Amino acid sequence: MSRHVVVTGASSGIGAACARAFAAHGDRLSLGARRRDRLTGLVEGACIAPLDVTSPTSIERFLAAATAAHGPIDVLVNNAGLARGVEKIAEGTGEAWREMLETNVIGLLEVTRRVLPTMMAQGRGHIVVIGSIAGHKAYPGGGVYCGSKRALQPICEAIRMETLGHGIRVTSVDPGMVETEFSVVRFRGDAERAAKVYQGTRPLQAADVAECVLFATTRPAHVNLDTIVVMPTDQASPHHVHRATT
Ligand code: NDP
Ligand code: 8X3
Repeated sequence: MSRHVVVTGASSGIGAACARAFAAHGDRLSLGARRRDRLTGLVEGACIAPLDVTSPTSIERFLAAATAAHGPIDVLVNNAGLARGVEKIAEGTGEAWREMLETNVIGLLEVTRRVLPTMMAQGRGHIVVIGSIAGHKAYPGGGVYCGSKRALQPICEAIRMETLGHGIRVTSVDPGMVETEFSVVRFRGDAERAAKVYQGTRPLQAADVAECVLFATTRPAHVNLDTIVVMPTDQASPHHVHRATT
C-alpha cells in the first residue's frame, strides 16, 4: 500500500537517498530542506517545500503543505542534522553548539511532536530517527555533536513508552561513516579537508543507509526495529578506521 513518507533534510546525502528509496518502493513523498532548489526533480510527484527545522513557523508551513498534498503521515524520517566544527570543548563556541543542538535535538522534537498526535489517533505510524555511532561513543572534538546524537536515544525510548498501545513504531538508524556532504558542512566548506575523512577507506554510501531505513519501515506492523547500527566493514568505532597504505 502506498504510504505518505515525510523526509526532513532531503536536499542531500542520506535524506535524498531515502527519498529515492521510498519513491522506488511506491510511496508518496513530502520532502523538506532549507535549499528547496535541490529538492526539485529529486523524486517525481513529491511534495517539496522549504523546511528549516529550527523554525517552528517553517515546520508548520511545511507540514501543512505535506498533509494538504498527500494526507496523514505514515512515516516520518527525522534526518535533518549536522555537525559543525571539531573544536574541543575548551575551544568551542556557543554558536556552533547551539546550531547542532537546535537542529539535531530541538528541531527533531519540534517536527515529531507535531506529527505524533495524528499518528496516535490513526493507530499507526513510524518515526525514524537518523542517529549516529557518535551517539554511542564520544570522541575528542565531537563532544556536542555526540551529545546531540546520544540525546536521541532516551527521546526514542520515551516516545515508545508514551505511545504504547497506539501502534507507533520508533526506529533509530545509527550509521558510522557515510560519504555525503556531512564533512564539508562540518569543516565549514573546506572540501579538501572533508575528502581526507574518506581517503583510503571505503565508507558507506547514503543509499546503504536508506536501505536500512526502508527495511525497518517495511516490516510487518507488529515488528519494531528499535535500533540499527550500520558501519562500513572498514570501521570499528568513530576513530578506528582501516585505511589502505599507498
Ligand atoms: P548532508 O550534509 O549531506 O545532509 C544533511 C541534510 O540536513 C541536508 O539535506 C540539509 O539540508 C539538512 N539540514 C541541515 N540543517 C537543516 C535545517 N535546519 N532544517 C532542515 N534541514 C536541514 O549530511 P548527511 O546526509 O550525512 O546527514 C544526514 C543525517 O545523517 C544527519 O542527521 C547526520 O547527523 C546523520 N549522520 C551522518 C553520518 C555521516 O557520516 N555522513 C553518520 C551518522 C549520522 P539544507 O542544508 O538544504 O537545509
Ligand atoms: C557522523 C559519524 O563518526 O563522524 O555521525 O561522528 S562521526
